[in-house]
Amino acid sequence: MKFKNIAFIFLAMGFFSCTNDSSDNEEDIDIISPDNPEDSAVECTDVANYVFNEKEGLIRIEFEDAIFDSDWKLKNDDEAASGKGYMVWEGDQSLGTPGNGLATYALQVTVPGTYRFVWKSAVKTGDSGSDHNDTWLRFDDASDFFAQKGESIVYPADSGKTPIPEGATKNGWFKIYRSGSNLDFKWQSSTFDNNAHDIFVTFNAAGTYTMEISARSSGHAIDEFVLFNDTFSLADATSDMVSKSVITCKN
Ligand SMILES: [Ca+2]
Repeated sequence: MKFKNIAFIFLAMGFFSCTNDSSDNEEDIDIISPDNPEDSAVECTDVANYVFNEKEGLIRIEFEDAIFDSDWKLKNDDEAASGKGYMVWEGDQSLGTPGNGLATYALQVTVPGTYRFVWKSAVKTGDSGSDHNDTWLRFDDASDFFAQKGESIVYPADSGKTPIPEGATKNGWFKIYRSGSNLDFKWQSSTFDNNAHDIFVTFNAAGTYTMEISARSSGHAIDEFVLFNDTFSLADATSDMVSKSVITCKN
């Protein structure tokens, strides 16, 4: 990574020196600082056109780096949240109907395969860890989207595949919840009521895929998420030392 960045900087400096010698363009180059792993290289200025680039089997993204319905609020009042803060749904609950308060993320995948999905979320309404603790998730154009616990594999309702989990699921969406009595931000994502299954998505080929989230419970706060293949552990993928994915622009 470090050597590639250095090579990129020299290439970019050479490019700018040839095309524009009247100003200092070095400031245009975003560099991932090893001293601040929260820095990501953002090479796109329009959030609506963001593409998040998988690298070596890992994607890590701040939830707030997307276009949101006005009932999703960006808040920065919790030191446990990274980036610019976290998103929390303050509109009506949408417990049975996914698709409200839709936000999307374009994912550029170069390493095909199966990735586990985990987000860092918190409960910001009430004092129960089992309420206000979920949001809808869908990967509609992926090769497969499923949840697994041991030998048990389930699929979202209306995907054409069975079985489906107990609890809310509809139109290819899973209800993704966090559990436990603690309300603070933590890395955990499950579906299937009272029988927590982990979440996976498979991309059979390199390409750009769309991840969607939509509002379910009010007061559920989402900070960031990771997708990682089996070369990573959950601890590795969610380490504070992992840089956010490089952001480029849609063509
Ligand atoms: Ca965040």
